Amino acid sequence: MQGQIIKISSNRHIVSSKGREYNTIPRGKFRKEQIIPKVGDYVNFDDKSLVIENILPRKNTFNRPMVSNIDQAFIVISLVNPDFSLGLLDKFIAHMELHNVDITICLTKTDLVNSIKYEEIIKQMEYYKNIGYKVITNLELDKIKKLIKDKTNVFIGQTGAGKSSLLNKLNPNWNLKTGEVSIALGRGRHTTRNVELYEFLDGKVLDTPGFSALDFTNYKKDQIKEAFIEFSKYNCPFKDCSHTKEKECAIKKEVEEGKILKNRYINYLKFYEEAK
Ligand SMILES: Nc1nc2c(ncn2[C@@H]2O[C@H](COP(=O)(O)OP(=O)(O)OP(=O)(O)O)[C@@H](O)[C@H]2O)c(=O)[nH]1
Ligand SMILES: [Mg+2]
Ligand SMILES: [Zn+2]
Repeated sequence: MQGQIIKISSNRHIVSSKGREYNTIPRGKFRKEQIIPKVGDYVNFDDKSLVIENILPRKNTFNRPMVSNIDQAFIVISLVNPDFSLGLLDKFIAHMELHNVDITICLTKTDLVNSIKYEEIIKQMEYYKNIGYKVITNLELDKIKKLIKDKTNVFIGQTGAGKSSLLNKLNPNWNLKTGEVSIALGRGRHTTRNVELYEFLDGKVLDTPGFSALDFTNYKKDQIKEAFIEFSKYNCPFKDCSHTKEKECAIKKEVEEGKILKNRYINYLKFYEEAK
């Protein structure tokens, strides 16, 4: 039978197929061949032996979070607690861009900051809107529902950012566990421990455990510029310009002139350095 993995907890792989759920395990050879089934994978499985036989070709696949076949990512980012960070936002964006995923930036905890901080962040978000990203807040539930429809949507972000809380507002039936952000640690306690996939509005949503450690060591240096979508608007005189040390680089010029957000360019250089 064919189905989709909707939850993995230790070696239990819950597969949904035609409205039923099956508690399966992957074939032994997967481990030997270092094949790791992920939530979102479509699989062939035996409904008698409850063994997953193979994984169908993936549209895309991620190790952080461990998910496959994603159309759109909601990057959930709180204005405070945990603190807002453009560096982290650019990391999430770049990772998703490099996997051809649509991106929506979703701001949370707008109620917890003063108007000065709020305005400052909203101004920065104008730049992201101008280069083509959707920017919304977690209060705009109708907008979010429209965006989710018919797609497979992953919700990613730092622990405590409010991913599960937002999903509960979209559909209270899910009753997802949410948690207080631990102030002592400066970061949350990972309330969500496993990726879970839910069907919703003819599409799907995936709640994921929060994370912030992400690097670009698995990418090639010349891939990184593809993650910064605004760079493609400007033509560098060099065909394979790395936009780092080249003298006549158009990107560097636009940064100096303020057309490209300086912070984004600095993040580009950081990710470029990390890549191989
Ligand atoms: N004031 C306020 N609190 C919020 C908002 N969104 C979430 N919270 C709170 O933030 C805390 C963390 O929310 P969660 O939804 O558990 O965060 P999460 O992103 O799912 O965290 P992990 O599962 O650990 O990755 C909870 O106490 C929520 O009630 C918001 O917009 N405003
Ligand atoms: Mg959660
Ligand atoms: Zn250049």
